[in-house]
Amino acid sequence: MKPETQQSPQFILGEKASLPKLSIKVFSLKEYENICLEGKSPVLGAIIHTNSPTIKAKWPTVNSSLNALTKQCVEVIMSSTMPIYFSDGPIQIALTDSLLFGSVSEQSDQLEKRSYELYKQLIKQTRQNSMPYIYRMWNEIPNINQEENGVERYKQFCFGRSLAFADSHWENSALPAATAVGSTNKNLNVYFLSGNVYCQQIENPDQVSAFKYPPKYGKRSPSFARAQQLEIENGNHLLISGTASILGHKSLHRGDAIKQTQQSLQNIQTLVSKATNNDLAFPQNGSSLSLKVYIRYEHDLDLIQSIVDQLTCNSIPKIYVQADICRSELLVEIEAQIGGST
Ligand code: 3EB
Repeated sequence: MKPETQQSPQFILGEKASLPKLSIKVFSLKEYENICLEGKSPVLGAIIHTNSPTIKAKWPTVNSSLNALTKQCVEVIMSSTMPIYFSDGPIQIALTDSLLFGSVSEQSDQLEKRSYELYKQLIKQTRQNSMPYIYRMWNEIPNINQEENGVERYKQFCFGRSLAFADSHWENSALPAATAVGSTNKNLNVYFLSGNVYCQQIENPDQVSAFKYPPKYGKRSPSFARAQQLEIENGNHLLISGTASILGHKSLHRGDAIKQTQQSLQNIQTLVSKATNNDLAFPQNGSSLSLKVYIRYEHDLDLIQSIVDQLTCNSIPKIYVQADICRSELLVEIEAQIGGST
């Protein structure tokens, strides 16, 4: 199934430069509605972090259960060519000649079994559409820290996910970057990005790889890489997983939102340095860096925001959302995307 290729590039919101094949941008609800109305942008998908009603779009749209804490409340994943849109059962899909974005929202009872089946289906879908390299997965898991039948729900999710990768003959060295956070909604939301170019896993030398965590974090370890680096037309990309205040495999700075934020950003910096050493020239001024910050308690917003502003460039797009983090002692988790340089 090949989409038609676009002859002339589309321009968004007056942008003049040619579009990168992949970019993740953040918007206010009003800006997002303008994109929907204009209808010409090559949108792969949108993640809506507000309960306010909005225009129904033709692309995969995630009604996130995590509410934004600032005005920027919609993430839009863009490409440079117009995707085709279709669905396969519960999975909504956008497909271009090099990327696939998919989203699904499912009930979350029997979480281990559901996660297993969902992941098996997603992997199958990416392979069927010849977009087998999964770059990035986002998981919003209802009541992530709650125990059910003696097992924490995050661990149930990890078990099902890990089994699905294993049954799909997936190597640990090819696991995608990811985020798994908690919500108070009832549905499990999963959205993901895959493509047809090879990507390279980047691990943080200061952290044990999540897929090698000892069994105390769950019978099967979390299936994700710290970052994925990929090179697609018009630029290099570094997609950094949800990053928390963890060194080795241990959580640091219990109860201290400031230090946890500093440590998370330090871990992100380490990954960026490692990728840069791998010979990818990342833009130095940070213009194409964007951050997504997950905050457990809304009352920590000001504090966390001030540290993030202090340690990163002002002009960087950032979105702050409320979420439970997968370890109950963690107060903040930060993910980052860099790239799209021309
Ligand atoms: C950690 O580093 C914190 O299970 O997909 C971060 C990113 C975390 C992704 C996942 C979990 C996941 O272990 C938690």
